[in-house]
Amino acid sequence: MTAQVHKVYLSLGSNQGNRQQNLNRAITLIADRIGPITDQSDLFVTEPVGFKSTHLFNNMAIGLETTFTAFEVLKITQQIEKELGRKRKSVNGIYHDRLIDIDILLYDNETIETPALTIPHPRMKERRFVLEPLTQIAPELIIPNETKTIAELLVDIC
Ligand code: PH2
Ligand code: MG
Ligand code: MG
Repeated sequence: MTAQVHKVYLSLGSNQGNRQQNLNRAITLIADRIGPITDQSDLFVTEPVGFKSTHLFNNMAIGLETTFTAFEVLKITQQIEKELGRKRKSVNGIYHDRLIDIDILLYDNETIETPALTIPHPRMKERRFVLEPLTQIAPELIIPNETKTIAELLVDIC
């Protein structure tokens, strides 16, 4: 029996240190440990949203294929964040500068609501730094419990 292949979309962000190197390292480790990257957006330089910092972000979105479950993907991405030097996590919407943030946006057409993991990512629809890169690689995608495409959601917030 062959394992089932799942499609995952991730959002990557860094606003500390060598931002591009942090994203490149993350992408290499993700491809090595989670599965082959099928889509990769351009890099977007964005202002911090939701907290004050003088450090701009590099943001990207990637699509990949994996045989892991969503929870396994979460565990691996958290381990990669740690290895790349991430010290603290955001708690209760209080954000800090970070070397690397890897967020799971979508996992197939699944909806997951647990304290550890919510999919689709609960704030993706209101975040231009997520929707703009994602529109480059998956404009026609419709996320669970939505009627609009990613490209249409982006137009809504612009
Ligand atoms: N991530 C956040 C909060 N604010 N702002 C930008 N521009 N890019 C991010 O990736 C980002 C943010 C929480 O993870
Ligand atoms: Mg995040
Ligand atoms: Mg995160």
